[in-house]
Amino acid sequence: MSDPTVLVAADAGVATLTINRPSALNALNSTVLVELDRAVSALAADPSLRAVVVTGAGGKAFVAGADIVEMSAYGPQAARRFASLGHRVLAALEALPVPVIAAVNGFCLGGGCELALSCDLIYASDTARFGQPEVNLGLMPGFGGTQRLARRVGAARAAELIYTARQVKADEAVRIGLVLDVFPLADLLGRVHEMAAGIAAKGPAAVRASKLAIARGLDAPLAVGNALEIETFANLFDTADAREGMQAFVEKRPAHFRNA
Ligand code: DAK
Repeated sequence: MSDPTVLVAADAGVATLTINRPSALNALNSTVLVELDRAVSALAADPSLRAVVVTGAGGKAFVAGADIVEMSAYGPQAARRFASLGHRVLAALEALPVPVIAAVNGFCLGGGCELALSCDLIYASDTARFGQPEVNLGLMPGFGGTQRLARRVGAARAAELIYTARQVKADEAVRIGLVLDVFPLADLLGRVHEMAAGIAAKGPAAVRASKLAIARGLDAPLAVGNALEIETFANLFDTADAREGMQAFVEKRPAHFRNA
């Protein structure tokens, strides 16, 4: 049997998804997308989930794009199916109810950049390279790049990156707001897992509600987003964890959240 193309590991509520095709720089073919879909569906149904880390196997790439060899055989119908599959999987990853963190450990191009953009937070190694190089192939981004990159870094910067296909190093990626922080490659996963463990120790319902309010609010007028915040804020007062969190503050002790 061939190796799984998506590895799933879990530790204390933090799941790590590793795209595992290092011989092709973790390029996303249909097999990877189907396996990723399955992994994300399983995570979505896990009430003990607190955070997710996404990374790439091998020392060289996060994901170097959609699989060009597979796409080279496509006509328009197969391309539409492939793009729809990619969009569905990345939307499911984005919609996970907990924070999803990309640990970008090398090339992060095309579909790889689109995968990272489906994550709430992006951290990178000092070796990372970002880009949407599809126009080099006579293509355009097909897994949401024209939409999510523009929302993350602004329409003009996204347009420049997509039109020119130029690669962006990690320090520039921070400057344009694509990446939050850069770490030496050897430290990246450790630092990201520390961050995920920190999030996992907070009130689970509060973190989930925060993610929901940010995500829904971004797609809505400000007044609608603010109304949603009032509702989600108020609902938290029904949880034992909010009682515990506030009581622990008053009693000057650490809070012990039970996801209740
Ligand atoms: N697809 C397939 N194989 C890939 C690949 C990719 N995207 N990227 C790398 N590989 C493979 C290489 O072919 C090579 O395989 P072997 O020759 O060893 O069998 C192996 O990975 C190692 O790569 P290199 O030998 O090229 O490594 P280098 O260090 O020399 O170069 C590189 C690294 C990342 C600069 C280079 O590999 C490269 O330029 N890769 C392609 C990057 C790229 O153009 N990415 C964007 C792909 S297009 C759509 C749906 C989706 C999309 C568009 C439309 N619709 C359905 C409408 C999305 C498109 C993309 O993502």
